Amino acid sequence: MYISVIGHSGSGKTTLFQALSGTKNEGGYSEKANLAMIDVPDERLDVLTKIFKPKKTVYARIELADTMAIEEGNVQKGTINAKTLQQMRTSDAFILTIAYFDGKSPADAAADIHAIRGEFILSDMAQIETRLERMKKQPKKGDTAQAQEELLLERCLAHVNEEKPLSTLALEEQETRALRGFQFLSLKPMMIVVNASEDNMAEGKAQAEVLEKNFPGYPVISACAKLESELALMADDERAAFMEEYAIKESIRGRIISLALHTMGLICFLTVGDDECRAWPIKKGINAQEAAAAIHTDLSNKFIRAETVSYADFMKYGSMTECKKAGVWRLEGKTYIVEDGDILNIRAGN
Ligand SMILES: Nc1nc2c(ncn2[C@@H]2O[C@H](COP(=O)(O)OP(=O)(O)OP(=O)(O)O)[C@@H](O)[C@H]2O)c(=O)[nH]1
Ligand SMILES: [Mg+2]
Repeated sequence: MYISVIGHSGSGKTTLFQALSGTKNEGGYSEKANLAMIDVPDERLDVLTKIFKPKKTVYARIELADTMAIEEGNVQKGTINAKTLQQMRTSDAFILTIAYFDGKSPADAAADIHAIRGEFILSDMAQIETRLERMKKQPKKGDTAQAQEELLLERCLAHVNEEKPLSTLALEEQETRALRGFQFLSLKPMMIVVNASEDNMAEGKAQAEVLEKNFPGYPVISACAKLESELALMADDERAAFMEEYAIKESIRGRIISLALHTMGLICFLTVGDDECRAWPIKKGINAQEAAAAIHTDLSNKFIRAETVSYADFMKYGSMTECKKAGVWRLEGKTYIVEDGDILNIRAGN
C-alpha cells in the first residue's frame, strides 16, 4: 500500500506527512520525496499478541510519501516534476491536503479541490485520447480484446469529458484490471484533508462535510496538521492532555489509516502462532485461495483448506480448542470469501 500526500504549494503536505509518520524534518523543502512506513494500528492484533506471546507481531503497513507541490496546469502541461508525476502514477491512493488557514475561505478550499481534480481528469483524458487515436490508426485484426479495450476507453472518455473522475465510473473487476496499466490519476482513491488552523478547527470540520457533499466519491476529513504534527511526537501522557485541550478525539493518524483502508477497499485477515501474529491486508471480497497469496503464492497454488475462525468467536471462546468444541472453527474451501478479522491458517499441499 503506497499512499502519496499531494496538494498545492504550502497546503501543509509536509506537515501532514510528519503528523502521520511521527517524523520531524527540520530541513524544510526537499526535492527528494520523504518516505515513511506506517504500521496500521489493529487492536485485535494487540489482543492476540497478549494471548499468543509470539516472537514478533507484524502489523499491516502503509508506505507514505510526501511529494512536491502540484501547481495549476502542471499535470496537464507536463510541467510537473517528473519524479512527482511518477510517484503519483505508482501510488495506490492519494491524500490531498487543502489549505484552510491563513485567511483561506470555503470558496478557496472548493476551488483547490476542483483544480486538482480537474488536473487529473485532463491528464487522463489526454492519455485516453492518445491511446484511442493510436488504436484507430492500427489495422483492425478482428481482435476482440482490442475492440473491448476501445469500447472501454470510449466509455472512460465520455465520463472524463463530463468532468467526472474515473473513480466514479462503475467498472467491472476485469475492466479495472484492464485499465491498471494506464495508471490513471483520477481513477485512484483519494482522501481529502481540510487543513485548518488551530483557531478554526470547528469550522474546518463543518467545511469538510460540505465539501464531501459537493465532491462525490471523495471522503473529506478536517484536521489541524500543525497541531497534529506536534501531537505525533509527544509522549503518551502529554499527548492525552494535549488532545483534551484541543478537543481532538482521535489523532489524524488513526483516522486517516482506517479511512485509507476503507477507501482502498481493503480488509485484514489475521494469522496467529508462537512465532508470529500478523495482519494481512487484502482486497475486500476476495476468496480464501486468493487471500492465501498475500502470504505466499505457493500457499495459494497448493491451497487445500483454510482453517477459519472469526476474531469475535475466538474472543468469545478463548482458544482454538474451545472454538472447535463450540463448532465455530471451520474448514473453508477455495471459494470462501474472507471477512475482516478472520483468523486463518492455510492448509496447503507440498
Ligand atoms: N496555521 C496552520 N499553519 C499550517 C498548518 N499546516 C501547515 N501550516 C503552515 O504552512 C506552511 C507550509 O506548510 P508545509 O507543510 O511545509 O506545506 P507543504 O504543502 O509541504 O509546502 P511545499 O512542500 O512547499 O509545497 C508552514 O509554515 C506551516 O507551518 C496548519 O494546520 N495550520
Ligand atoms: Mg512540503
